[in-house]
Amino acid sequence: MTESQKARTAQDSADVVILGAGPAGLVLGNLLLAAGIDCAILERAAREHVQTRARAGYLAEHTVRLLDRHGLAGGLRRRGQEHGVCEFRTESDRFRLDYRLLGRGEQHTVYPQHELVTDLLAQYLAGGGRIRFETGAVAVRDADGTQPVVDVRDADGRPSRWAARYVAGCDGRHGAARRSIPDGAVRRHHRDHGVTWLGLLAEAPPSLDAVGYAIHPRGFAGHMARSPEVTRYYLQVARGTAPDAWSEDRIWDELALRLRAADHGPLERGPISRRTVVDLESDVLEPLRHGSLFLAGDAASLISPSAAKGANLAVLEAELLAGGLTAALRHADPAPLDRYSAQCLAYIWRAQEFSHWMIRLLHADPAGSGSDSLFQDRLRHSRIEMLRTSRTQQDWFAENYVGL
Ligand code: RFL
Repeated sequence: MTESQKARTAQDSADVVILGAGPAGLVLGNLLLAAGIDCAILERAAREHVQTRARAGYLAEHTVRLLDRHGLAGGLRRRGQEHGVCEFRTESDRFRLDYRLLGRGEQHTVYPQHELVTDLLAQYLAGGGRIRFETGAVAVRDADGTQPVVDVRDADGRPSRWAARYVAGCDGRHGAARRSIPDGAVRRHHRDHGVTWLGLLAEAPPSLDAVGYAIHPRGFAGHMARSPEVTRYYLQVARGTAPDAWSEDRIWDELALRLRAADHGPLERGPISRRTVVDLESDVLEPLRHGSLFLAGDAASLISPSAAKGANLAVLEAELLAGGLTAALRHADPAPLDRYSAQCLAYIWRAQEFSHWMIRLLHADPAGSGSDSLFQDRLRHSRIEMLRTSRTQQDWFAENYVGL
């Protein structure tokens, strides 16, 4: 950038600049606003895109309670659907776990993430919150000091910058916050689980009154209700499969085969409206802080969707970060902010462990071959049998499936 361009670069400021208007950024924005903290959200995408991006659906009870506590749960209380049963379908049989009656007796609320995002955004704007859409962060600079700066570009490529006291990186796995942390300043743990899912949204009512997990020699298939009209399905596919590689007929036939529709009842078919290919990967950054830049949500830790934890973690971390930032800015007390990373990492690793266990329950070992692969397969059968027959194992499952 030339000196004259630099001079023309506009500068805004806020005590807390939040990157990203997903669940993490919007919960954080709402809580800071309620605490009277000067903040602004910068979001790379257009408002329409943010409000229609289909992702998570299963919110745990602690997430609903948290949102309720802050007056953010109105929409999900009105339109969300309670869900407490999952069904495993295997070679030999099927069995159901009513997890409302197991573990801590908690359930999920099914509420599409884009509806939650729409509610959170409406509430943030109604409270006078500042947000800039189509404004992508390019880099966070000087985060190791007390006056970090965020370089941004709008949709037309015009540069500007935001000065802040703190920056909250809620801009997901590929966002600018992660990229701006110098090599070696934080440690990144990463695991590629070697499994790929084709995630599908079908314009069709749910086919069963439970979350369905099909464990099949041809690969995993999943069924998750979204609403009375829309159902999410997952199919394990070969790594590198393009989203549109399978015809709709092939998708429905394969789902019916793996979910054993011939034995357990037909699937409600309908047009497939969205397809996403998801490589199951996990990563965790340690610590979740670089000076005055803090990470939350997928920017802090990516978790494979096998156990439906990502959005739940994002909301929890946003609450902890809001508490820390409020204490630091309002009461000059840095202690909660200093504890933020360690507190979150305890939840993150527990969720990662359970998600990892789920992956090994639902999939044959993709890396295995020959006798090792058979060995892994036998272990997987034994795991399923334990879950089917042991009340202790079922309680453990329920506690981790809904809890953090
Ligand atoms: P998000 O939702 O990705 O939001 C990040 C926002 O940042 C913006 N952004 C930027 N903005 C400014 N400058 C930049 N440079 C930027 N770069 C990016 C993006 O446009 C976006 O608006 O992250 P957040 O807030 O951390 O929330 C995380 C959750 O979205 C994610 O963990 C969940 O969707 C994971 N997940 C699930 N989690 C659950 O708890 N329950 C579920 O049932 C569940 N199902 C799922 C899922 C994720 C899935 N995918 C996408 C793999 C199902 C699927 C298929």
